[in-house]
Amino acid sequence: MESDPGGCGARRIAHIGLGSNLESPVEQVRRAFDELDALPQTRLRARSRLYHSRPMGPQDQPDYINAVAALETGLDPLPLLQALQGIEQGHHRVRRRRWGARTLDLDILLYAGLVIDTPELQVPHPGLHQRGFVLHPLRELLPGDFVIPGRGRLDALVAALPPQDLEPCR
Ligand code: A4P
Ligand code: MG
Repeated sequence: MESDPGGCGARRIAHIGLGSNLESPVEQVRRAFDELDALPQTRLRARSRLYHSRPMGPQDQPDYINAVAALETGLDPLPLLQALQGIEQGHHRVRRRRWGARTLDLDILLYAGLVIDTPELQVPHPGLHQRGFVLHPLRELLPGDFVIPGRGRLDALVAALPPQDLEPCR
């Protein structure tokens, strides 16, 4: 039997989208990377650059900082979602309206090639394939020929994006 010194069981790669547009967004996102790395049975394996993006949805809100993290995790999808919501709460996230301003939003973009369609969790994330602020940072972490389940190749999705107000911060 293979040894499992950490007692962590099977580890899988999950990609997480980070977004913030309130209360020092760059700091919110940087802190969130550290908090993702500190989750149980989880390691931060890669992080994209931070991107500055115009808001999708209501325009009467500040611009966003967006990024993507690659995690190696022993948490199953729902426990991972709950852990992400715990981090959001630690950033004093208040849910006011759909697509409204937030201190921190953590979305599961991809989870180990799985397709999940339940009321609590949809993976791949439903908006992923149309969002420049997700696809550009994701492309930093995955090869162009990576196939998003049900959506096609990552490089084709990036090429199909309309020109957008999106800039790497550093
Ligand atoms: N949920 C289902 N699937 C997932 C998933 N894959 N990852 C459920 C995370 N959550 C998932 O989410 C509502 C519910 O979605 C959760 O309870 C969970 O069970 P929420 O975070 O409370 O609400 P939300 O984020 O306001 O809604 P939504 O539709 O998820 O919004 P998005 O898609 O996250 O978009 N503009 C820019 N430039 N950058 C942004 O990051 N973000 C948004 C929010 C709007 N405009 C933006 C950005
Ligand atoms: Mg969300």
